[in-house]
Amino acid sequence: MPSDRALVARLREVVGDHVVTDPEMIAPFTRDWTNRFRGHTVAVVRPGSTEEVAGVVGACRELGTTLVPQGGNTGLVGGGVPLHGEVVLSLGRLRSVGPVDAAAGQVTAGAGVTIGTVQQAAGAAGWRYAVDLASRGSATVGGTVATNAGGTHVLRHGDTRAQLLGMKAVLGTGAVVSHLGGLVKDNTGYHLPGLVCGSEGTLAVVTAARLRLVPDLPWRTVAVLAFASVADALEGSAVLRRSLPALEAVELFLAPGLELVCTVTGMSPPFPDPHPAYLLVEAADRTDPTEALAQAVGAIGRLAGSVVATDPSRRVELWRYREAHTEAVNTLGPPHKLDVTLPFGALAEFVDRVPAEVRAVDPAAQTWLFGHAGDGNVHVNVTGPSPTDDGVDEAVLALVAGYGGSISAEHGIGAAKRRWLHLARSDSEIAAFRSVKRALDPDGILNPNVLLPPSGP
Ligand code: 2HG
Ligand code: ZN
Repeated sequence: MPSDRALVARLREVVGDHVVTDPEMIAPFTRDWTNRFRGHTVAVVRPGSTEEVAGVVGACRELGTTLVPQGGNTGLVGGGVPLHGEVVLSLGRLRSVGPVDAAAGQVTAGAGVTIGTVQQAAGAAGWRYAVDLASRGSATVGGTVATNAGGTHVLRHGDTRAQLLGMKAVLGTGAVVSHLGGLVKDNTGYHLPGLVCGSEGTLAVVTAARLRLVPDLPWRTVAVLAFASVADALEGSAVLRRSLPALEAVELFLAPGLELVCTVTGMSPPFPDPHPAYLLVEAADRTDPTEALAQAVGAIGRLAGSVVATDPSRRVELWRYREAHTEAVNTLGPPHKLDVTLPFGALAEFVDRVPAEVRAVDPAAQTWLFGHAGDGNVHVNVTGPSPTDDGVDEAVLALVAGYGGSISAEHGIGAAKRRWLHLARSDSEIAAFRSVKRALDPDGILNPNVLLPPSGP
């Protein structure tokens, strides 16, 4: 291992002054947004081009130093922070957004560009970037590609991988791979963007992405629907998915989460009395979808109430009941975040069972449930247990596996769930993952402490 001083000197040879070593300035890069995952590092290196990223990876390879790539640091599974003293490779300076190709509906964006900026660029050209999430102001292109981020519009447009037409990236060998031509049909061998997308910085450092855009539908209507049970809400969600082609999002939240959101944000609740479960629904179309939405909602058997918004500011308010869950839960201390998918038929039973299963492990723990009903994806947040006590994590993930669900829907495995990867993947799949990792990152320098379980003593 090189001395810290030799390492920093070598990194400065590549990026000049863009190596941060001041402990106060380094601190925000070493802990995640929830404060559950905290690490340490000697340096945050901030390259300004793909060539410099390749130079940094090459230098680290030469020195036997490991790296954690970091985008907007909005990850929730400890996948982007230096838990084992890795150097932080921050992609924040790669902020260029190419011109929108208005004919093709595509744009190339640097890894450090925020999702909000991509959305603005697309909107200015009459298009829309389909990936949307509450952290749009800080989550970046590189981070969302590395984690294959989902968000609120997966139901209609798919996840980040579905938007990814090409990528530029630096492999663990230091080699640059670049395929940004944006050809929609291109069956010329292995699809490296698809492989790297979701690999959580373990195979390559993404430096730019070619993104597919979707038509910007000008008419939007949002509704919050109230239900007497989670089962009724999910039945309502199935009716909407079947009968409303303009459906863009169907999100779930529950009475305790809404109460917490209202307390933290000062918002008034959408209904005078609380209801056990709620759906937030968005419809978007070329013409006003309000009538079609009303008809689809009318076909829902057991509905306890509804509020509708068409004007932009009220729509944002209704969205906030759902999107503010993450920040509201965070006010209670570092949460345990278990982002899971269940088969649709098991989702209601799972949601109803989870709080009791959590209390059986830790009677003082509180469970907060919300998520993307249209995708079968629920975010189980648990507050109370200490950040290092993962008894609750174990119980919830085992329950998910028992129902045939996935232990990560859209946040990734990170450091938080690597020891439970076997609940979702077979031995032969994990062996194949290791072979791919060895091929693209032979010295194991890229984010070596996430995703794959430790392989031995
Ligand atoms: C969301 O859907 C995000 O709002 C964050 O995926 C989920 O805070 C969470 O658990
Ligand atoms: Zn989510």
